[in-house]
Amino acid sequence: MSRQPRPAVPSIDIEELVARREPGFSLEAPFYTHPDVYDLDLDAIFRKHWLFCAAEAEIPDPGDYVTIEIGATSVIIVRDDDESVYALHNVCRHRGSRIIEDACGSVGNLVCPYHQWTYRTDGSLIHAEATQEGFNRSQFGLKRINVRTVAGLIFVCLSDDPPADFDEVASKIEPYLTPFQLGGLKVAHQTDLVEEGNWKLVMENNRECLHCDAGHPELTSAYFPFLQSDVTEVPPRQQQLYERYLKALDRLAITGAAAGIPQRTYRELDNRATGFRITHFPLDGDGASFGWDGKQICKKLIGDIVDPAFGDMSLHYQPNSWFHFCSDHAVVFRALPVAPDKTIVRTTWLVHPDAVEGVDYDIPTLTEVWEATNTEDRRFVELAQRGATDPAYVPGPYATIEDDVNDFVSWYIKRLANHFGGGRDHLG
Ligand code: 3BY
Ligand code: FES
Ligand code: FE
Repeated sequence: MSRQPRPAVPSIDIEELVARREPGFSLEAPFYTHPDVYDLDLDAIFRKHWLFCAAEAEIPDPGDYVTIEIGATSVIIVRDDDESVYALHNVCRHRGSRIIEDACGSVGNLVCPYHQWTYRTDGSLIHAEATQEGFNRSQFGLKRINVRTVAGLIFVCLSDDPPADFDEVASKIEPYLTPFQLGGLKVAHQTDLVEEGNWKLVMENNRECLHCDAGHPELTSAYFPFLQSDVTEVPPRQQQLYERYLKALDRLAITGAAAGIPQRTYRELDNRATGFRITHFPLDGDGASFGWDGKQICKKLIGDIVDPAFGDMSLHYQPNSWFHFCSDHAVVFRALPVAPDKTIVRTTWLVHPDAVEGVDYDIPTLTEVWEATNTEDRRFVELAQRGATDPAYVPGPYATIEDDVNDFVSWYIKRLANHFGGGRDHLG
């Protein structure tokens, strides 16, 4: 029986789609469904920008590594003997075999399974059998990738010419993060959720809480009743709690950090190559953690925190992550695309290094709110993907409180325009 050729995917003009994007509206369907857009996203976004990859707490000791897959590119993130972090291409310099197959682990050296070329954790080649005369080991180290650690968070950029504004962003977010001492925390739990949706739908869903009241009962009961920016909107019966939150915010920090954790909100999602937003928001009840009553869910406070009632500090980072920090734990989220309609969301819960499971915290209580929220969000992402795949789909208008979705999409469109223009726009 002769094989039927697969129907070709109709080709599209992505530059034209970028040029006609209507601000204030969701994107046209091919941005969420078409394999050419997916390939372009990998090139123009994921191979060009600083990506959040892992928390330093995931590789606490020399030789510890995690691998991450960015499209076809496999990256080894490894802690060297001198404690510094390297990002290396996972491709042997002999005949190209993949070196590390596991997602995480610990090594003395990096040994290629094929013919045992052996590399130090800084990528330098230290052993190769039966080499030709004149072979110079120093020329055949593993290729290095740009890597930066910011207060315990690891970022990599696959481009040889990374966005220059990362330094400025790092210096803005560092004072917020340093008092949590993230680098010294312990991974209490980690999950990978496969979401059947385009990575942009995952990010868009994360950038709004219009769906929270109806969609996230656990999260909305953990947060202080939602308020817009104006304090006068706090209901009278919540005034006392709110004042306590403000006091805790004032006292945030403290040991060693004279000025404390900054309180101001930065909202710079759309005006630069490395978009981010950092903000504080109160939690309900005791205001200390993501539990039903706002009580601590780990007995040990993290970092320099002395007054736990400051609620939640969140960081939204483009293109691929978001973070929540409170008094007794931090939750770190990383999205990576694996297909036009598939994204993996990794969630990592970090606690005090001396916190003991079963004594200071238990996993179901620690993870309950964000596990439930993730599962609910996965459904929304999958519904949105199915809608975008339906021929009836047309872009729809954002609500007034979907500004951050609009900013994410505008940022994305500018990055594609920048890519088509050869990188010559004002965003760098
Ligand atoms: O993680 C976030 O920051 C967004 C906003 C609140 C709910 N959502 C998951
Ligand atoms: Fe790695 Fe040969 S391909 S040692
Ligand atoms: Fe959500």
